[in-house]
Amino acid sequence: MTTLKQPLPRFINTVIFTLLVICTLPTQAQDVVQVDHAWAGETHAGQTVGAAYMNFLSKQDITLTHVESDLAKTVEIHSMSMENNIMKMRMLESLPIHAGKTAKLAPGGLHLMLFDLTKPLSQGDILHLTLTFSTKDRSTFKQTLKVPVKRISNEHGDHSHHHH
Ligand SMILES: [Cu+2]
Repeated sequence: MTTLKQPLPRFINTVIFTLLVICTLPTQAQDVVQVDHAWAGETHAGQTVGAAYMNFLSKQDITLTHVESDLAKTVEIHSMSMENNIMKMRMLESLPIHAGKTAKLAPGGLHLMLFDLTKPLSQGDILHLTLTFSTKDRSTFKQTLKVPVKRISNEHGDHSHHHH
């Protein structure tokens, strides 16, 4: 550390002030959370629900609190688990994402459930999702994703077999 014997020149003050402003700007999503392997499952004609999956990796503890889509009226965060040999889906109010730990949304587990699709999802379509996250200090930020629609391999996650 160097000790300053004279008062800081004016321009230094300006620089410091500017840095402080930059540091207190709203959190930028891309700096905090990385989203990859995002995809949504193809739906059959007449099917009004779909599901989307992705991986989250965050630098800090955050919570996914809200999701919106251009092709679905509502989007819910769901968990899926086996209970007495029956697959059960549960709506989560929010999804905690822990720092440095990949949170995986995948067929058969956590997923984003798309309700009242405005059109069937076909392979090659792009679905837009806007995710809202909150941080520990209760600030929020949004991230918009372009999610490609892919054909579901039939083993897992065909939501046409699930009932709500
Ligand atoms: Cu679901």
